[in-house]
Amino acid sequence: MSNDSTSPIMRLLLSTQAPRCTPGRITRAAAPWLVFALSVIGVLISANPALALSVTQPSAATVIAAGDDYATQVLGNAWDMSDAVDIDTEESGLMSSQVFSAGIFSGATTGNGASIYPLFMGYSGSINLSRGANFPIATSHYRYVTIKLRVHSASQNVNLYFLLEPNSYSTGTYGASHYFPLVANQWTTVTIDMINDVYPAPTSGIQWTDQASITGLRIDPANGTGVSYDIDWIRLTAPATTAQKTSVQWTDSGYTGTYKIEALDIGSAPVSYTLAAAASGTSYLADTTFLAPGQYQIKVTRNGDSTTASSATFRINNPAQIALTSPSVRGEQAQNFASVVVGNSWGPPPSGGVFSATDFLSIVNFSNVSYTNPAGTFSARPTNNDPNLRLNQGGHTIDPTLYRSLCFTMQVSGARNVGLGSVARFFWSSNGTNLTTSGPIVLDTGLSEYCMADLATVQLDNTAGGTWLAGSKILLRLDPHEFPVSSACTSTPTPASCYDVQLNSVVLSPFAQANPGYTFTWNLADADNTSATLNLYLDPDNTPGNGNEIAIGSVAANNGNGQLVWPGSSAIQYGTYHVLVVADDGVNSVSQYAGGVIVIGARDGIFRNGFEN
Ligand SMILES: [Ca+2]
Ligand SMILES: [Ca+2]
Ligand SMILES: [Ca+2]
Ligand SMILES: [Ca+2]
Repeated sequence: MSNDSTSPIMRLLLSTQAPRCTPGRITRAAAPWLVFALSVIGVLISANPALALSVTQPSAATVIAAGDDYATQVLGNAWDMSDAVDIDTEESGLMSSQVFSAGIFSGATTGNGASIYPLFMGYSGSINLSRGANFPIATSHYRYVTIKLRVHSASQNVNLYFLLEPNSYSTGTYGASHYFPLVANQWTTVTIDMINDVYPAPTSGIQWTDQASITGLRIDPANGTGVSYDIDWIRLTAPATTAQKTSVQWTDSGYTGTYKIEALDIGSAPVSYTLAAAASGTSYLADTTFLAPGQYQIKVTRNGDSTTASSATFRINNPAQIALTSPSVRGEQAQNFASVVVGNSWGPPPSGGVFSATDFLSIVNFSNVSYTNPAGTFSARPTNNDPNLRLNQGGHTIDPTLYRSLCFTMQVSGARNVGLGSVARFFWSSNGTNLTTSGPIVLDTGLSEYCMADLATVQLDNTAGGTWLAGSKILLRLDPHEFPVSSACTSTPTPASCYDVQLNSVVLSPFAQANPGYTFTWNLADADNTSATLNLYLDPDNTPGNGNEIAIGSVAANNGNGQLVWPGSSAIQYGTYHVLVVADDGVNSVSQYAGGVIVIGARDGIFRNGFEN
């Protein structure tokens, strides 16, 4: 098409880039003369424009840092649909056939308005253990929701909602995005800008940055009924800095128009993502931060004549996924009240005990009590809507300043119904007469563990028996649920129709303590690196990087479970700290806090630095 392609410069480029075009069976030793021969052939057939366009960057050696993604960085678990926690399926609306398989979440709509929650905001008026409540999204930082999905019906759209808090539907404190059209049976990657792609009022009661943080994110993957769909991943990313962008470079000749730049996801669900519709010149600084980690190529296409070329396959890095397992939301379970003070744990963990009749001071409004169904658990059938269990404290009172973290593992049979009775509560008393009532704890389906990191801060529905820290507790009671006895249970009693209860354990524990040392434990997972550098810090607050973190250790850790045996340090002021771990795989850095705090020094805080000796 042009004489330019026969210029000396172009011949040089062709000769230096020819290896990318050579078939794989050509050996390295044979390559030099073949490269030369191919370059000559390239010159001879220069009328073919396809040989003139070549993408030189990214190269096969390129590893691009993943963009700053909320789920990766804040939740510590990317919405890659590789684990069940990625979608809170129990909260989905009008949805059937929900399943996670091989990194894909699938479902089918059963009505218009069918929805899923990557981040659920919890229930109004409850002790809110939802991830949304625990990990609110900072709206000034995160902005773009990108979804890779496929629907199996024609004429569908995807849209999303963001919610300020649990009662946002009734108070109108939510926002709605525009609808994005989908093509049937094709993977598509849709990016929704939470600032520019959200409806104004009155459709949206709030805009994205009206509130400092939001706690719910809902996606409606299709708007028809009976539509099946698949989701590969969801991301919520911050705007890219210049340094976070990816340099795309190509060579061309005989063409002066613009180019389309695409990222080709070449994994098991291939799809292209447009990075630029009309780039000019021979380079472009592309924003790949929207894209999930994995294998990609960059495709460059002349808008003028559709000539196209693709880069070598390169990688967007998988950031490390790090979770501290000690300390944790559970507190120091090895030191739990029942085991240490009563001498008889309330259920199996962590000391190998079992539930038996001696673990309860009273069992009220239950029939069919058993400790063998399965063995070592408490199981029973409620006889009204107020079944309750008073734990046997062995005549001892509970020191509430020491015992702060409470977990229980329980299952209620039958269909979950939050409005009708799928809530548990705790009661306590300092005098044995007046009871304090906790807020409701919303129950999940199946055997689940529920943990409150600090009883001193949980929501209470009344405080007649005192707040947690107000005096020793002579009574602790668990009410497993509040379902009334159904007519089905009366006529045809089954575990499901009668909402039978199975309780595996109740564990009341102190905070973790370093006196003077502590063994920190974690689980590390990185899909494309075998190890990462971990730095551990004590932090008086839970804001990473604000300058008050105290470094206590740095280790090279392999994937899997690991630990740091910390001897303690006399330089650290006694007190209660959050524990921060920063995992760096050499490309991305991820910061995560432990789910529970650690006490440094004596728990009573009597001995302060400078006074203890
Ligand atoms: Ca995940
Ligand atoms: Ca996936
Ligand atoms: Ca990695
Ligand atoms: Ca801090």
